[in-house]
Amino acid sequence: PKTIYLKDYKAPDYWIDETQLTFELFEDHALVHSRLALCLNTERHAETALPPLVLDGQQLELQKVVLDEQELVEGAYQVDSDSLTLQPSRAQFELALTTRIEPQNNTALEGLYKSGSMFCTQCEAEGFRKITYYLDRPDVMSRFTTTVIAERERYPVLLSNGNPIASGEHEGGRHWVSWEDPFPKPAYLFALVAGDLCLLQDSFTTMSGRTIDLRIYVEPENRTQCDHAMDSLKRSMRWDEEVYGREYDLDIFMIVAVNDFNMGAMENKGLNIFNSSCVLAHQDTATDMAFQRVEAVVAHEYFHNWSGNRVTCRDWFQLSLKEGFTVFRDSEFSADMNSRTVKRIEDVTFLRANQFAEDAGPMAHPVRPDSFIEISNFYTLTVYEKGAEVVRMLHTLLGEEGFRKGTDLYFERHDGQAVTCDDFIKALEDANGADFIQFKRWYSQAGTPRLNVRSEYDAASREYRLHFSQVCPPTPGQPEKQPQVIPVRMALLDRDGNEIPLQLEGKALGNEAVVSITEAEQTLVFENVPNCPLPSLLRGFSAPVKLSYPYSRDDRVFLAKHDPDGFNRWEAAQGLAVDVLQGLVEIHRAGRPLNLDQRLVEVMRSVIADAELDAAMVAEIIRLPSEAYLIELAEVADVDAIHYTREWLRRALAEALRDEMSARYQILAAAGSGAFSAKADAMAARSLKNSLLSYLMLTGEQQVVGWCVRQFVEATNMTDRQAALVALVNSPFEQQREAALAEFAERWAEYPLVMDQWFSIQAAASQPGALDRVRKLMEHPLFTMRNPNKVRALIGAFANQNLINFHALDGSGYAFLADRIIELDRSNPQIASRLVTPLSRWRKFEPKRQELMKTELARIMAQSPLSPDVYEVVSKSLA
Ligand code: B3K
Ligand code: ZN
Repeated sequence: PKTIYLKDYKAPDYWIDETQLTFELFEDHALVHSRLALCLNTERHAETALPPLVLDGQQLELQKVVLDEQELVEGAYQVDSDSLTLQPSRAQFELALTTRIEPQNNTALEGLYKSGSMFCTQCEAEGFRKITYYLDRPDVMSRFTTTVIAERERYPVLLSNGNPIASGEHEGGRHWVSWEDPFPKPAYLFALVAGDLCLLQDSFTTMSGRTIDLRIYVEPENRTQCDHAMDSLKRSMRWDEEVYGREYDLDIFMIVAVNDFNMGAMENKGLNIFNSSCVLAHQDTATDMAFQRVEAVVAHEYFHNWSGNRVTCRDWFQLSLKEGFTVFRDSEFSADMNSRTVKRIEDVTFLRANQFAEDAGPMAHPVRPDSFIEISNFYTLTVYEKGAEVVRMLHTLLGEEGFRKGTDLYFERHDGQAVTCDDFIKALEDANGADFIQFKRWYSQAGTPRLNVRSEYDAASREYRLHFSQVCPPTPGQPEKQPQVIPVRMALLDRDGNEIPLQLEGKALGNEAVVSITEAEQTLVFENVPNCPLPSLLRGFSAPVKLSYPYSRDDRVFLAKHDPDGFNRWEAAQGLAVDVLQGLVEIHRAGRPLNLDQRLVEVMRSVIADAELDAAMVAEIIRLPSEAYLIELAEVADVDAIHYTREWLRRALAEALRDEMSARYQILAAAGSGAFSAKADAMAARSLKNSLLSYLMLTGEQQVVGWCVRQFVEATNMTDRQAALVALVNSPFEQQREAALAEFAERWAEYPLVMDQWFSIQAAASQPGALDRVRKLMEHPLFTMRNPNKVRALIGAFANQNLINFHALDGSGYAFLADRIIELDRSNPQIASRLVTPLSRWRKFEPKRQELMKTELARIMAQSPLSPDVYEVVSKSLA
């Protein structure tokens, strides 16, 4: 497989102005007829020296080539496994092609494929080349007209991008519909759907008064689970108008839910295709978490209409241009719809446990990568989540208004273009007279910077100094790093927890300020500070760095109680828990008995008793840092010690706070037994109640088991039912556990998404013997390796969430995962490649586990054939 470099980017030799497609869909194949109006890129070539036209294409059977109405004979063009090459004789010409493909046998779920009985597409990043020969690159933007022809009976609904313009009947029970998309777009945004679908319809009036027809298409049994997605869509449309001034542009906006989908959803112009897990939500079948995910993904894909579609990427190295920006947009939307602080806590928790690990591993890459073998491998936490943090920092530095001026200019200047991350930065700079030259290192340097801070107080001069130093560890291909711009939102607190007005080098900054750290070493001198303060640093996680300041446990307790900033109160409590756990791991490793730090108990006690505090915040504060995060923080992670001490601490906290926890649980359980509500406060109450239940179950008291079983049986919604099931499955009460699992499976057998939860809860349960259970579940009639959601639910949950069993010292977890990767690579390389991640992190563990993991990586590497997807991740992991 060959490596592609950003530095080799060249504009295309030809453009495609018009693309007319006709699809004839049959039960064992499809015919794709395309008619392309091409013209020379005169900025690159003179009309007197026409270069050959090289179209991308894979796994296609080419049936016909017609150049300017002349059919070409074999020999007049060349075909190999990746391309079709021919020599044009004019600068402007028309090319008509017919290809034959077999969507029914497309198990990679890229290009045109079948999900159940329906046809659908997934073209990003390079899937269109599996449909027909084309210039399959995002800087080639074309106007598409698409006609779909299929049997009416099986496929009454025929969809593509844009607006429907004509339809009709053919002989033999076939019918056709034509769609026209007036906006030029790259091929990766093309979509087609054909199926027997039912429709939820609504409308939206835009800010300029246009009425948009909104449609959600699902399989008939899911018709009642679309209201939340529709509501989220309308709120997204309004939000994008209000916050970014962006109005929707077509007359119709469609969402289609499909069961077999490699990722969450896809922003195809006017025809978003979704994994059904990101559309369907009803309280009987979906948890609150699922509701929030649907809201976020619907918003994300909708927002792409501007950040991605109207303004798209010049090449795939620029992926974060649309993804980082759009993730930032959807997270701000969710923050506005729900609790801002809680949303930030969730995002930061996710980033630190997962993206930081990526940044520290063999696949570490910059937000704008310099090279790749397979672009599908670069839809990463770095490009998405870290990319969003980079945009968030720009927002922090420019402020709300300045940022909006910048995005206005960006959309205006680049509407209809395929551009780069530099173009985005340039628009923000130009609109604000700002200079982001140094800031751009966030796009080119990989790795998570460490920001170390020390302080010094001089009572005589009333000066308080903060010494900052930053260093970014080496990553593959980048041994040395330059200092980056690190915006630090901060305040100084006095002994009562009040903010001290900040005076920095003679300037009054107010009670809270954003200071930019730009040097490797930098000192800030605050003046007129009456007493030695406690700093509240990096509020709201204003930069994606690893901050370290020598807080004592008492300092953290103080901040957890008194910091006026909600995020940093949580951060202080979390920091305390991390410190306690790291201490316990050391004690455990030394073979000494564990002891409970009462300060942590007190922090938790005070929030559990605090009826004023948002219940969702309480739930976040009492949640201990995850095993994954503790592994990430460790130099060499001792999985057994981390698992053992974390479980020990959970139980010790449950015992110490038994009375407070059960009192609050009972109040919440009683209050929540009425009618279901999906409002934020009701969700928050459920979240806290269920987190308390999971603690209380650790006391092993019969009474609590009774509560848990009752909650499982009487729950009025899936959130409560599932939480009770999780608690039972992770408990030693075998009889109740097995009864609940059996009852659940029987009741929800017809609901694939609910059964995904059932698989995943069992795969993640940490008792011994988990791997055997997973193996047995693979035999379950509802399990299939062909459905990505099922693979994620069972195999993914085992490898990513059941760390103690996955890392079993006999290597059985590693061998099992490697077998699944090898098996999946034959049918779906993208999904196979994703599963390599846990093995790629071998450097984190002690020598014995390292050896076992490397052995499995080597075994995968020795397979032939191996997809470029898996090859890239495995070879880089072993390098
Ligand atoms: N843009 C798609 C991701 C496509 C992944 C292709 N392997 C979803 C999204 O980010 O909105
Ligand atoms: Zn996206």
